[in-house]
Amino acid sequence: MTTQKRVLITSALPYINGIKHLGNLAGSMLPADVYARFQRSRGRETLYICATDEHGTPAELAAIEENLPVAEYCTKWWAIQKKLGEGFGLSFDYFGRSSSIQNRELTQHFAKTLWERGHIEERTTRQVYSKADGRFLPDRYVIGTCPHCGYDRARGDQCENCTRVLDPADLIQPRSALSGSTDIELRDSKHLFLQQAKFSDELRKWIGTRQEWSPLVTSIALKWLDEGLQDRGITRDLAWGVPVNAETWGPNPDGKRPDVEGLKGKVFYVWFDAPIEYIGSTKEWADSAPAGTNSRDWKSWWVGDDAQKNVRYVEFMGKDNVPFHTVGFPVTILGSGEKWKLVDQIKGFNWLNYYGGKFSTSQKRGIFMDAALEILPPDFWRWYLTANAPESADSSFTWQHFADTVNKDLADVLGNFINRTLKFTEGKFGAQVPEGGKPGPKETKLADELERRFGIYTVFLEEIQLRKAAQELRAIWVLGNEYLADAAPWTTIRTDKDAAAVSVRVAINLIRLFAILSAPVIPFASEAMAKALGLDIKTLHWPKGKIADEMAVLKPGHAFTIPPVLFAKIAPEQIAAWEERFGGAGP
Ligand code: B3M
Ligand code: ZN
Repeated sequence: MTTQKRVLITSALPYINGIKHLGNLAGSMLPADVYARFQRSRGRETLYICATDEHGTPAELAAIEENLPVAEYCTKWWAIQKKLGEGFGLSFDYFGRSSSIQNRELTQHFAKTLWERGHIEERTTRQVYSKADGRFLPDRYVIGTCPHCGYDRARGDQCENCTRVLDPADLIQPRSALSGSTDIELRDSKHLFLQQAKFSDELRKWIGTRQEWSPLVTSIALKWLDEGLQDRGITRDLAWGVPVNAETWGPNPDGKRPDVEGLKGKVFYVWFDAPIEYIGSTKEWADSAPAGTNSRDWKSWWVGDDAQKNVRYVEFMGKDNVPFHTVGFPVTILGSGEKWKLVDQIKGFNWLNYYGGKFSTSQKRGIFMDAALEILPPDFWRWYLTANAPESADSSFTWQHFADTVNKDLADVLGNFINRTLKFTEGKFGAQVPEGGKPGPKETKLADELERRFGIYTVFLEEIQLRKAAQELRAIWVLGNEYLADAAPWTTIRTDKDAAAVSVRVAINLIRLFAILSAPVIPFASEAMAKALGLDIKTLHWPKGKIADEMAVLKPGHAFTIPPVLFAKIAPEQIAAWEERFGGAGP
């Protein structure tokens, strides 16, 4: 893991349909961002790619609801999601769109290649057709009872309750999501199927080599294989999506040509083109390079021997997305026979719950990214959601727990340390690092403890163990407070000004160090901390040498300013008001 590979990071692509809730953020985009910031700080060449997932029934249904043409709907919501991402400090190198021309071309390329290599099969299938709506009802256009767990609001593509992937025709008591009509029949329609089943052994072997995957990810992946891989329908009777380009395909290895007529007007299934958009968005990034620069070589990240050898590819996602990334997308890549990069590490997440229930976009339950930013600074959320990341189990949000966490960790521990260090120094020595005295045993002890915790913290971040990393970071902040309490410069100043000078000199240097170490998680506060010390956080990097040296970077005479309050405490009245506004205790 100490390799110097380039790091490619993708977060599951948020669906275009509306603002994402904190559960979405906590289980994909935010942890990916923490990891990307950490890797950049370590000096590794890093590319963090995301995009909106714009095809499929969720987009069409949401556009209908807003009374907008679907393309317009997507443009509008892409811009909103991009802006909210910036508000949370998500440092995407590129935030693309799965409806881009780049993704269309790549998706069509993969489909053609898979067909010509004999991994796509044509089948006449029975599709759900609604007479009331006068159309086929793929995926989420049908709602009904899950045949596996009995959940009565399962969607045609996947059961939200048991996460099983479904076919609309599997649903018991199906009804149209458009009209609610139950006047539904099955009709014949030509479709393409990706022959996943024959890749079972190859996938199992590959998954066997992925030692670093968590039990959560591996068990979901293996469950699919153990249950027997199904070939997946990769086309839909929809107008919005990547058009099936069968007219450009050559014969498959049996000499068979696709039924161009029968496939006319169909599009690829959203789960076929969405993962390809990881590559598509990288190409969008390259294509959008300012004129005259050619430093954005998208292929070097994704395909060929160099990418295979020198790129470490890490994906972040919620557990419901895991099967598509351990089976679906890998089959697309393996089946192409081309040297595309397979994922190295998959970081999967459980659910973040809201008062024991689920956050839900459709039921507008919980806290959404826009409202979160409206009431509090992004770092409050970033800290809480990292420290309570739903890693080994689901975790549950409550306003009280949230307020207790940020009040204690951010305001009492970190904020307080910064504040009293700088205020005391300013009062007694003026607004600069004071001179005088020599570090002694207290400082050596602090350096040793910091060195040890810094090492552990770095390993946790490298392993993407976010809760543990956050705990360690907090412990590092606590060391600062303990040191101050022990050195007690407010007492020593009366008898030994040099001793007090040493203490605050070290403490001010700790603020610099804390800014660097905290930046992956709370980048805004880190920037403000650095700024107070007259430093630019962008020029500060993860320590490479001894921590003791980091404790003496800012020399006597180095000026500082007192930053504005970094973390205002959340008051009980605010908790009560938010519980009221967002729906607290009750379901
Ligand atoms: N849009 C599902 C989701 O937001 C889906 C992820 C696609 S990743 C290629 O949960
Ligand atoms: Zn179910």
